[in-house]
Amino acid sequence: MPDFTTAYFTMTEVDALEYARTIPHFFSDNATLSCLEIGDGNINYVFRVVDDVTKKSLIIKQAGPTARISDEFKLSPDRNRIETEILKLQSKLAPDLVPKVYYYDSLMNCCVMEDLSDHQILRKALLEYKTFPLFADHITTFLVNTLLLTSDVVLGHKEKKALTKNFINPELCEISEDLVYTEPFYNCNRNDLLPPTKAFAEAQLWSDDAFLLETAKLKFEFMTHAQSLIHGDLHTGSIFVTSESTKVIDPEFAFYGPAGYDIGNVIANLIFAYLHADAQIQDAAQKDIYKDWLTGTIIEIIDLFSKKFTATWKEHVTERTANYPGFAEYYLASVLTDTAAVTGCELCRRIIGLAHVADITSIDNLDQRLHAEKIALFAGKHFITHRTSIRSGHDFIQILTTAIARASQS
Ligand code: SR1
Ligand code: MG
Repeated sequence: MPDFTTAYFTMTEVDALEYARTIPHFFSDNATLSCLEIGDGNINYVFRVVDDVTKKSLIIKQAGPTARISDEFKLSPDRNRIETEILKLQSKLAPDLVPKVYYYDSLMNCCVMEDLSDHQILRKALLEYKTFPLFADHITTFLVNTLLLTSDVVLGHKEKKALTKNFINPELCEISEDLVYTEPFYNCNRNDLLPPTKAFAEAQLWSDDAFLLETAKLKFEFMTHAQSLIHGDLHTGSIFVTSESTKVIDPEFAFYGPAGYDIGNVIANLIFAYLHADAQIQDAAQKDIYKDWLTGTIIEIIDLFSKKFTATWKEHVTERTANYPGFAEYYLASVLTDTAAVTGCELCRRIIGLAHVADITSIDNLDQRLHAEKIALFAGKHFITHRTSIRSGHDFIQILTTAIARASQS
């Protein structure tokens, strides 16, 4: 049995299997276990351990000293503590919408949690053209509860500042500052883009000083606006689904930042699913039905978020000045502005930057992929530059529709 109590080391599948036996009150002493490393994200190692007889199972997520995608990213394993603590907090704010945490080990930097193998990662499900009629309702409850209930309008300000301190996350924030807000907007050597898309980015984005100024404002908004305890990486690869259930996972990028960051990530990644369906589905009727479901879901998420936000505000606000007439509307409008801006940044960075999405990279036909990338960049720029006038779900779809028309003409 390896020594898990003296010094940290990155585990193999064999180590993780033995480690699972040390989790108190989970597997029986003589259980026959098997273990597989199933992580497909950019950063950590994820082991699934199963009792071969009872089928009882758990997940061990271990943080290594560097990101899995590249040793260039040296990352504090403190992200594993942050993930554990925010999952516990989110399970109180948004019950049933996050996995249960069983155990945390600050020496081995492991979080042991509920196995969600009966669910599917939303990005993969969308690439198989599955629909989830309850998703908009579930994700808006998660967004409103985790974002509004951790903000200064609800929490005591000292309690909120203590949380801000506890969730300081400089290294993971630096990844987003670089990969989302900086590198996509110049000819950075870490970018990874196809030559025609590079030419398009040069002509449409990198040479437009007025646009670049807006991206700089947004970067500083991300770095300085400690509004809500955000998930920080809420793309469709961070969400598990079934037809009845939604579970938000992987909150290791969490910190106090702009609430719109999480909502914008959800919307942009649904747009990527739309672009994938548009390029890949052959049957015209099936394509239309699936795209309609995606646009309907985007509209429902924005409009239901606003509705639930307003209701939750009325029920939970404690800050005296937040009750002044007009303040709730002002606050919600600023969250929607940030949502639009982040939708734009995410659309740009997943096309231009280091970290891509399978929705786009798996488009078989190169011309169709380039067309989808153009749509994402046209829409991304529009979301950023027109962010203050984007308020409804319909507004979001209007921008996508305009970008599709522009890409077809160019
Ligand atoms: C180095 S990490 C690259 C990306 O993967 C994560 O999921 C975040 O989205 C990050 O930007
Ligand atoms: Mg992740």
